This record gives sequence, structure tokens and C-alpha cells, in this order.
Amino acid sequence: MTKTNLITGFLGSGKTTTIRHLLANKPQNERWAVLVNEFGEIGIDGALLADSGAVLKEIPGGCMCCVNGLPMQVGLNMLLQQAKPDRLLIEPTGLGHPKQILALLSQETYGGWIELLATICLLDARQLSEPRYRENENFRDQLAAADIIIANKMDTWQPHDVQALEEWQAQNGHQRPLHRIEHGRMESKLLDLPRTNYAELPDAHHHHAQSKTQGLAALRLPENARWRRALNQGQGFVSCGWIFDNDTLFDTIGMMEWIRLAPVDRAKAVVRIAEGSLLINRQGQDLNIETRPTAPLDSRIELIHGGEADWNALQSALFKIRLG
Ligand SMILES: Nc1nc2c(ncn2[C@@H]2O[C@H](COP(=O)(O)OP(=O)(O)O)[C@@H](O)[C@H]2O)c(=O)[nH]1
Ligand SMILES: [Mg+2]
Repeated sequence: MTKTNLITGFLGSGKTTTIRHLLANKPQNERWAVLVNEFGEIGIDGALLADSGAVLKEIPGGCMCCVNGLPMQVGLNMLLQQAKPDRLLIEPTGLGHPKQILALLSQETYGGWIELLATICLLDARQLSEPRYRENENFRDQLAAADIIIANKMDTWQPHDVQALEEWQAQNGHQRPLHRIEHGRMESKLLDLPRTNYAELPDAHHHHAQSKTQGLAALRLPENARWRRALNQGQGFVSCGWIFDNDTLFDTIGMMEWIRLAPVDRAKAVVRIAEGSLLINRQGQDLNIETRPTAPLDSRIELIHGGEADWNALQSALFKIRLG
């Protein structure tokens, strides 16, 4: 049986960062697998988790319970049967539906394969003070479905964020453990806590994906295409992603500035630069930049925004920082 945890949390709360931390500290003799599900069509978290020593499976293009019914189940079965991981960490999109995902994982099909343990929800205390987050159905459902709350990004909180967290906990904590951490440095032993929260959640309003692609098709470029872009929308958010072929090279400084200044909530990129790969991950003002000496297979960029966005203007600026 594969010990399985759902790692939930709203957009940019630190799920991937936490999973990377957990993988870096996993027992060496254990095989771990990660299933990442992204809102955008262009999978990027997979690239952010590459080299982490886990067996990876990506599901782009919307909440896994909405878009990927059968392909997702087949993919998960194959992952469990072929890799036989000791542990599986599942990162649903920040706009995912925890109730449906938990129901899916509790199906009889997985009975012999999955031991479902604690659901862990990442929370950035600053998001509690922003009505567009606090009042978002997915944000609330994820917190309501969790067994353990991990309040992350402590380094960024102001006194009023701590106060908002304490008020939230008094009203919504229900005696669930709440740990305060930063940079995803969660204790691995929390993964072994059982599922205890069987609270009845309201049925989420199901928003089926607008995308025409299904399953993992969006992950590749069509033959002979140099680039493509893919849009997605749902739950009040829109996303735009681009994939560029292996020959396309970007200007390093230009790309960092383009991501930093893009007027959107969330931006992620793994692109090819002269020195190898440039990985950028931005949530609001929180920015993480890394370079790696090896070139990626292709370049991927994904923007997510909770409002109107001028993708064409952003795209024109993006094309100007292409070097080849
Ligand atoms: N300042 C700060 N930034 C963080 C912390 N944890 C994550 N981040 C940054 O927040 C952004 C989103 O993190 P990520 O793990 O990708 O979030 P996800 O969307 O929930 O998977 C990235 O730029 C991270 O580097 C933290 O504790 N403090
Ligand atoms: Mg992530």
C-alpha cells in the first residue's frame, strides 16, 4: 500500500516548495511519487520538481477531478502499479476541489493500493486579509477539508496577518493542528498522521474546463511548431501559458523583468537561456529565481490572474526577449 497525502492550499501558498522540502528529507531507501495537477495547460511544477528524486506525474489543464476523470485514474493506477511507491504526495491545483478529490481517492479501485493519510493544507496568512482569496470557494473548501493546517511564509507576515490567522483559527480551527513555518519546512513526520476530518463539505460548484485538450496532450508542442499558447479559465481565474521549442533561447535579464513586471497574480517559467535553464516562480511579490546548468527540453511559461489580462500585449513583450 502506498501511503498517500493530499497537499492542498490556494494559488502560491507554497505547496510545491513544501513538497520539494519533504523530498529533500525523505528516507533514502524509500521510493516516493508526486502527482502534480495544475490549473494552467502548460505543466511547470513538474520541471520545478525535477531532480528531486521522485517519480513524477503531471496533470495540467484544470482541477484533476473535473477535467481528467478517466485519464487521471488510469495514470494514477499506472503510477501505483509500476512505480510501487512507498509514498505518494498529491498536489492539486490551488483552485482544486478537495472534497471531490478525496472522494476519488477513497474509491474502491484504489482500496488495495492507497492508504489515505492526513490532508495537509498550506495557508499564507496574508491571504486571509484579502477578500478575493478569503471569500473564494476553493480557498475555503481546502481549509475546511484539511486535517492539518500549515501556515507558511511566516517571514512575510506583518502583525495584522498574525492577528488574522489567530482570528481565523479561533473560528475555523476546530482543534486541528496548525503549524507555522516558512519556505515549506514542514516536519516529515506530520505526513504519517491519520485522516480525521470527515466534515461534510458543501458540494463544490463544478466548473468543467473550457480547454479542448484532455489529459496530458497539452504537454507537447505539435510537430514542426516553434511555439504555442494555451488558455484556461475557471473559478474566477484565467491563465495563459506558452511553450517554445528546444531551439528558442531567452534573454536572462529580459525574462526576469518580464515575469517580475507582468500585471498578474501568479507567474511561473522554466526557460532555456544561454547558461542552461532559468526557473522563475512568482506569487504576488514573492519571487524565487534559480538557474541550472542543463538546458530544459523546451521553454514553458504560465501566468494566472484573477481578473482581466491583456495576453496579447504580454505576448508581444515576451517575443521581444526571445534570442533565437
Ligand atoms: N517569502 C517566502 N516565499 C515563499 C515561501 N514559501 C514559498 N515561497 C514562494 O512563493 C511562491 C509560490 O510557491 P509555490 O511552492 O510554487 O506555491 P504553490 O503554487 O502552492 O505550489 C514561490 O515564489 C516560492 O518561492 C516562504 O515561506 N516565504
Ligand atoms: Mg505548485
